[in-house]
Parts: sequence; C-alpha cells; structure tokens
Amino acid sequence: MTDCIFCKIAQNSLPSEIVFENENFLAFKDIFPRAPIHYLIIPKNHIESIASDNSEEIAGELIRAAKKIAEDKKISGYKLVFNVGEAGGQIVPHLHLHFLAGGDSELKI
Ligand code: DGP
Repeated sequence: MTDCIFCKIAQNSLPSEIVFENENFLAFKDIFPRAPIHYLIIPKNHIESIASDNSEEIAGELIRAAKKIAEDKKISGYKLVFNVGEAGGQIVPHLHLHFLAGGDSELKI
C-alpha cells in the first residue's frame, strides 16, 4: 500500500530503529514508547488488522517473532497487544503486535 507508514518502514523508505528482521517480518521501536521497551512487530506485506481474513496464521508468526526477540534480548516478561480497529485503539491500519516490557506491570496501552 503506497500510503501506509508501516509499508514504508518495511520497504526502508521511512527510517526506523529495527530490532529484528527476517524475510517476512520486521520489528522496530515504537516512536511513542509506552514502556521502557516498546517494539512493534509487523508483517512486511500489507494486511490491515487481526479482523482481516486469514490473519490467524500471520498472528502466530508475529507471536513467534516476539518469542524470538525476548529470547535473543533475554527479556523474561513482557506484554503482547493487538489493537483491532479504530474502536479498539488501532491508529495505524497495518497489522502490528505491540511488544512491551520493563517498568510498571500495570501499564496500559
Ligand atoms: P496503534 O494505536 O495500535 O495503531 O499503534 C500504532 C503505534 O505506531 C503507536 O504506538 C505509535 C507508532 N507509530 C506511528 N507512526 C510511527 C512511525 O512512523 N514510526 C514508528 N517507529 N512508530 C510509529
């Protein structure tokens, strides 16, 4: 999608602080962190949200990437959040998994 911020990040035409990458997925630091560690994990191909058709397999891959990041960075506890749709707090309409760690365990997003 030409107008999508996260597609641009995935294509390297917008800068980001990348923390994990493989062929199909990318994780980078959230520009407005809500926790000491706040990453966004995305599929490189555009899909709008968890509500989109056939998102389940991709969601599993995003969780797999989160586990790999936690292992690699030795992060023992973390939160994973999908905001789904505008009413669910999703501002960027490109599927992403929030990875949050550190600080207040009551943190909300
Ligand atoms: P959500 O509300 O679930 O759609 O979260 C979108 C997140 O994306 C929000 O926490 C801020 C982050 N974000 C928005 N634009 C950019 C950007 O250009 N770069 C980075 N790194 N993060 C962004």
